[in-house]
Amino acid sequence: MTPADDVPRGPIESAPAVGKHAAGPPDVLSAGDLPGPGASIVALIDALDTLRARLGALRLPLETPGAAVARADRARAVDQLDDYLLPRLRAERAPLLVVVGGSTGAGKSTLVNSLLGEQVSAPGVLRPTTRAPVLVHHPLDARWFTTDRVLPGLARVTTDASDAPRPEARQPSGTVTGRSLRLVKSDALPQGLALLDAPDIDSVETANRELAAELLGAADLWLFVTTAARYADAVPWDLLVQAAARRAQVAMVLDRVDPGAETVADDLRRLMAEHGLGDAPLFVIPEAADAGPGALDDGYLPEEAVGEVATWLTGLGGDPEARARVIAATRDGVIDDLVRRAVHLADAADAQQAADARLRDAVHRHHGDALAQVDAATSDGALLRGEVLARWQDFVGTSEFFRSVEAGVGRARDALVAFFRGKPRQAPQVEQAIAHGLESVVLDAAEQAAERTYETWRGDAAGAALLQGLELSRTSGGLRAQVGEEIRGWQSDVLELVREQGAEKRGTARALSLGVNALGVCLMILVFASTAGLTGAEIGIAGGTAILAQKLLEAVFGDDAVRRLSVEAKKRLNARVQSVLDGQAARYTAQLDALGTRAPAGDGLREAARAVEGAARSERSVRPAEAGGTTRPFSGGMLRGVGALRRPTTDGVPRVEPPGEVPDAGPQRRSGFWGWLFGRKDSAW
Ligand SMILES: Nc1nc2c(ncn2[C@@H]2O[C@H](COP(=O)(O)OP(=O)(O)O)[C@@H](O)[C@H]2O)c(=O)[nH]1
Ligand SMILES: [Mg+2]
Repeated sequence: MTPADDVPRGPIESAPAVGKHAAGPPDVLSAGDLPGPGASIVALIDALDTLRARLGALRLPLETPGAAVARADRARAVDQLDDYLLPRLRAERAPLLVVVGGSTGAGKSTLVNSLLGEQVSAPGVLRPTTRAPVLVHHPLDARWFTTDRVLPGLARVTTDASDAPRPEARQPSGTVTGRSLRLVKSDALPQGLALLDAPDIDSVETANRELAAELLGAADLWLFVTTAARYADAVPWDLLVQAAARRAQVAMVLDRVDPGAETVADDLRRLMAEHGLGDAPLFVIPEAADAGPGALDDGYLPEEAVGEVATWLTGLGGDPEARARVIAATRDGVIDDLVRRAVHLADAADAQQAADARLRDAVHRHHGDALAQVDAATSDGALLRGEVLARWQDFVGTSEFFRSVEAGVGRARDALVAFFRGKPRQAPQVEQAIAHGLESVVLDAAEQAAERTYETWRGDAAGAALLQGLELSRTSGGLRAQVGEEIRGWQSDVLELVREQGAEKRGTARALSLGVNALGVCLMILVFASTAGLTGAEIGIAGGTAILAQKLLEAVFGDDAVRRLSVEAKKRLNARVQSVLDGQAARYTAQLDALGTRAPAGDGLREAARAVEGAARSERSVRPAEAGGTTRPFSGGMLRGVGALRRPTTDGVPRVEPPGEVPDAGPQRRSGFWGWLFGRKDSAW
């Protein structure tokens, strides 16, 4: 909290301020009889703080459809909160900020200077002329703007109006230096109203354009300046339509109107109505000649030219209720807009989460398929062909030994001993052939998983963006070595299982001392032919290979042990293959993990938006009834040209009648806006 935020809590503030304006200290002067920050405002601020935090935490890194728009939307929502809404709610009594915006050379700076009767902002034909935007405030309102309460992203530069650069003193060219806001005090302004001369909305400098949009976003009221030449441009209307959508209060100035071109006002009025700004007031300012009567005088427009705007703004500054109404209207519109935006962003967050889940699902599906593929190839006998089969046949031969095995366990044992003694070096060759076959099965499956995952991701906008610059169309370079290691590890597991089993059963020790490798090979062969439920006949598909292995193992360990051993060996193989494939899958999921889009963000955001909506509804319902029609004496200055209104003309352009009473004098159009603004009961606005 900045010191200014605490302002409304002073002891003087607790008394109704009506009628005390003239005598009170600054904060009372600007306080008027606005409601203090009651519980409903505090609740609204709390809800907005939560929304702000959730928007801040929102991640939209995946290229889902509409993600780019959502990112911009999120940035805009955060700006709305930081630059405008939260500062406005935390300091309700801060002056009404009028941001003067519009196209290049429309005459914004000239208008601001002419209204103040001081050269606060450098006008000029060379662009960009308005370097640091200038915020002019009444001297007693300084504290509202010197802190980072509003527009925290802009450094403050403080000057008096008299220090302001004169047109001739400014540099002929230049760029915006950093992001700063020049604060200028001026007695000419009514207290409670500040004017900000923003950069050109169509500046050739991107930073200028962005700053202009940001400043308009921080405005309680837009004073939008356009000209006969520019009023139909697209850029202003883009901004104005956005303003209308969030019900930002807008007043239009059609500036630099040449004599005879006044009908342009009708066309502009028509465009305003078409773009949702039918109720916005429109001021027409004639082009001042370069010389002669009605010319620019030291850069100032004639008083009559700015009279309507001056009268209107001065009236607004002097009427706390009217001011509060403008502030509340813009604020309510921004809140509603924010809620809408947050709900859309919640949908965008859901889309991110869905894309995250979709991409992960592809990874898991394809790598799961790979595991199933390895599982099938290692249990249906497919491995027991080619090299493995050849080495196995070399190993077992058609020896005497197998006839002994058929003949019975007792004799088989003797035969085994003889067999193992005779073939000690052939078991490792079978083992090697198995390793080789297994390796290609696993590598093949992993490669297919990589290809399929890559293809699926590539066909998904969110996935395709993630693949950029990464080598993910194939398995990782070190995979072959890793698979080789896992297979060797598994073969050691199998030998260990055989060794353990032998240790449990006396009598086989001798056979084992000679034949761990041979029995291990038999177990491996058996694994590749014996998923649960495979019968001897089915095993026969593998050319009788496995029957032999099975008989041999059963002769040594017995049926039950063999069944258990083969299940265990298979389980360990699967676990190792799984870990290899998990490692491959993680190369993809790591891309997603890094983005943090897995966490569901949509619901939290939606909930926060609903909470804001509810809090705003309560806050509006307890707002004090409008006093209606009361005008108050205003403090501070009067803008230059107040009361100097032009007379009705005969050229068909509607003009204001000569001045009535100050706050009631309005521009050409007797719209409901005026009644609404100044609290007339019969207003239909
Ligand atoms: N003759 C004449 N020049 C004007 C008028 N209004 C603005 N200018 C000049 O037009 C140029 C651009 O005006 P400026 O106020 O800087 O426009 P901004 O870019 O909207 O701030 C400056 O040189 C002004 O002196 C006018 O009514 N008559
Ligand atoms: Mg300017």
